[in-house]
Formats: sequence, structure tokens, C-alpha cells
Amino acid sequence: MSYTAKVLEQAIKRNPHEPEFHQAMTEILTTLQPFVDSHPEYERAGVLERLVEPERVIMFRVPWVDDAGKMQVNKGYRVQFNSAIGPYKGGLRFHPSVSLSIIKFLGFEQIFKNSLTGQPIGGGKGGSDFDPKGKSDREVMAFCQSFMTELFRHIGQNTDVPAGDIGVGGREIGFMFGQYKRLANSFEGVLTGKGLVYGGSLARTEATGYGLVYLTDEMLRQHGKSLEGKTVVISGSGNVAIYATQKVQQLGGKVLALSDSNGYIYDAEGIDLAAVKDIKEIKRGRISEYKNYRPKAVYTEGTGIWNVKCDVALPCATQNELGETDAKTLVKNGCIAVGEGANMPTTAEATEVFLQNKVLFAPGKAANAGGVATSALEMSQNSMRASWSFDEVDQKLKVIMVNIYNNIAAAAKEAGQEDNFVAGANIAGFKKVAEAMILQGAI
Ligand code: NDP
Ligand code: 2IT
Repeated sequence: MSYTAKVLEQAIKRNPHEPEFHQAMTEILTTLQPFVDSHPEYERAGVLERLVEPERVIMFRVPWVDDAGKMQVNKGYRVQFNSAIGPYKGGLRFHPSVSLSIIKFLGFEQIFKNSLTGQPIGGGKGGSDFDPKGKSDREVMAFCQSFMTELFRHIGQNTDVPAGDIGVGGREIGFMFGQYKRLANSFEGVLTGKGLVYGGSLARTEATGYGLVYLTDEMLRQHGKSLEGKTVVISGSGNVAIYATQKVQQLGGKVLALSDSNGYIYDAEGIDLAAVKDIKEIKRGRISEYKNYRPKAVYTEGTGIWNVKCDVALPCATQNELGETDAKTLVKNGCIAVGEGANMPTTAEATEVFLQNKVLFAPGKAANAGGVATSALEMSQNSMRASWSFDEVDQKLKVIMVNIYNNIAAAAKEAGQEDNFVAGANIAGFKKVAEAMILQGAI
């Protein structure tokens, strides 16, 4: 049995009932196998056994009082997975589905993603099973303050720097930053995605969606194509989906459909992004309301968005939202490229369908790395007490995404798997972290 297979089997056995974490480890360790096999120094140093075990897992109670005066209790998590190349860095997710398994899969992915950005950031992730949907601003504030009342003792600008993810945007980051500052008595860049008036970076809000589109366009260009004139389907209608839509439109593509957890809208004339922003960013409403702005658009309940014919698919909602049947439908409909805006949105079986059919496939840890990369730019600005212009940050982001593409393409080619960017991203992300771990001894 190979070293990778042994470590995977043991890790699955030692972490039962964590299906998403198993899925992420299986994907990464399986693709790393040929590379790791040809480098015995990794086994000698026990790199993989260490990589799959988080450095620290924090789980805590989050009590808060709702508007009816009733006590509510949620679970809080922070998984500080790997600090070999920098302070732990990664988002916080507030969603009722959040479990230790989900936070561990996200934290594990984050190690490799952060390495790919070329920035000095380690991997971490956190969150809660709190559901911000339908809560008043005061309830969200009460929750965020209670969450930070425990978390603050575990984080810091040089230790662990959380940010947003599903259910955590500018409002939540603001409430958590304010509470951190009171408790720690320190105004510091401990969170990213902050408001522009208290240390946030221009272009962080746009960065994940923009970065996804920069990388997808670069991947197409290196294959003699581009996003210009292409039809695009994007799932989700949150932060990543909205700014992916904006950048696709700027590059001359046509976005036909967007979704949320209830259903999807199809607009043959191309999505009216101002309408979507009004519904989602201002009113915090449902995507079905799009019909009030564009009566000719079609709203369909449920998860069928991948049935919409398109040239390019950008899954930007959540894990395992694109399965084998969806992948086969996309291929049959002539889809030429997929870029993962979400983390692990494509199941293993669906990924295989894309790779077998030569669909250009950019995995999330590379394609959505623009968000965390720009978070690292926010950290740099905070340390320097500087503030860069939108164009400056956007230009840096673009360079980072093109570099990521070049690195994963080169790693894939070197491994004899040209155009397999899943393998390329895993190998390129792994190499730097593994080397740092070996150089630092038994950490
Ligand atoms: P938001 O909370 O802003 O938006 C999430 C979107 O996905 C919403 O439209 C939501 O619909 C939908 N969604 C969430 N959960 C589900 C579900 N279980 N089933 C169907 N739809 C769902 O989050 P983001 O846009 O920030 O995050 C989207 C994805 O991108 C996540 O996978 C996240 O991990 C990843 N990501 C985010 C980054 C960032 O900087 N924000 C960086 C890198 C990756 P509804 O409103 O109905 O729940
Ligand atoms: O999945 C991710 O990379 C994020 N949610 C962004 C993390 C960050 O620290 O900006």
C-alpha cells in the first residue's frame, strides 16, 4: 500500500463521521500520490500524517438572547489547521449546516489554497451553525459579539486572522471587529473584509468573484479562447456569484442564470446585476423576486440550474452542488470550461466527468483564491498603515490569479498530467507547505 493510501486510511478511521473532511482528504491525497511516491523525504518526515491533523481545534458555546428575550445557544468552531507558512488564515461560515466535518474540510483546503496565493498565510477556518437568515440586525450583533467573546483569546494579527464566508459579510465582520477591539484593547488587522472606514481594503468585496473570472479567462486564453461572447451560468447569488457576474459582463460574456437555495432564475437577455444587488445586498431577499424587476425572466424552484445550456459554468454557492448527472448534462450541452468559485462544489464523480471529457476545469483552491489573496493584501496594508487604491489592489489581484494559473498548469505538466489542474493545484500547493514543515522540524 502506498504512503498516501496508508495515511488516508488511517485518517478516515481516526476521524469517523466526517464525510466532507474525508472527501477533501481523499481528493488531495489521491492526486498527490505519484508526486509523493517519488519523494521519499516526505514519508521520512511524516509530512502527510501531520498535514491531516489540525494543529488546534477550538469548539465553544455561543449563547445569545433573541428579540423575544429567549436564550439561544449555537455551536462555535475555529480549526487552526496549519501555520507552516504564516498565521492561520481563512473565513468564518455561519450556516445551519455547519459541522466540525465541514469546517475541517474547508480548513484543509485552505492550507493548499493559501500556499498557491504566494502570500505568507497558513490555513484555518471557523464558523457556527447560527443561521443569519431572517434575524434582525440586533440579533446578528448579539450573536457576533458572543461568538467573538470566546474567539478573541485564540486569534490576533500574527496568530490567526479570520474573514468572511457563507453568511458572513461586511455587517458580521464589523460587529466581530468591534467586539475584538474592546476585549483585546487593540486596534489591529485581526480580521479581513473590514469596512473601508476602519481598515478594510478596496476591492476585497469584489476579489473572490473577480479573481475567479480572471483565472477562468486566463485558462481559456491559454487554450486559444476567452470569455468574450460566451454564455455563462453561475450558481448562488451571494458575494462570490455577484462579483463573478460583474466581471464576466465586463469581459463581454453573458450571464444567463443565478440561483439561491430555493431556486434559480433564467434571463435570456443576460442577468440585470443591479436588480440582483438590490435584492441580495440591500433587501436580503430571495432570487425569485428577480421577476419583479424583469418580468420576462423565468424562475424555477429547486436545484436544476445546471440544466441551463452554457459555454462556461461557475459554481459559486456551496459544497457538492454539482453532481455527476449535472456534469454529464453540462458536457452534453457543450460546456467548455468550469471554474469553481465555491469550495468543493463539484463532487469527485462530476470532476471525473469533466476531466474525461476534456472540459477545462479550474478547482476552487486555485480559482477562488483571489479572496484570501486580497485578504493578505489587506493585512499588508494594515501592517503598513497604508491604503492602496482600488486599481492598485485589482492589478495585484490579476497578477496573482495569472501566476496561480501558470503555476498549477506547470505543476500539472511536470507531473505528466497536462491540463489536469486538480493535480496541478494540489501538487503546487503542497510543495511549499511540505518544505516549510520539513525546515521547521517536528512541528
Ligand atoms: P454568501 O453567503 O454571500 O452566498 C452564498 C450563496 O450560496 C447564496 O446564494 C446561498 O443561497 C447559496 N447557498 C449557500 N448554501 C447553500 C446550500 N446549502 N444550497 C444551495 N445554495 C446555497 O457566501 P459567499 O458568496 O461568500 O460564498 C459562496 C461560496 O464561495 C462558498 O462555498 C464559500 O466557501 C466560497 N468562497 C467564498 C469566499 C469569499 O471571499 N466570500 C472566498 C473563497 C470561496 P441562500 O441565500 O438561499 O442560502
Ligand atoms: O474560502 C475562502 O478562501 C474564504 N472564505 C476567504 C478567506 C479569507 O481569509 O479571506
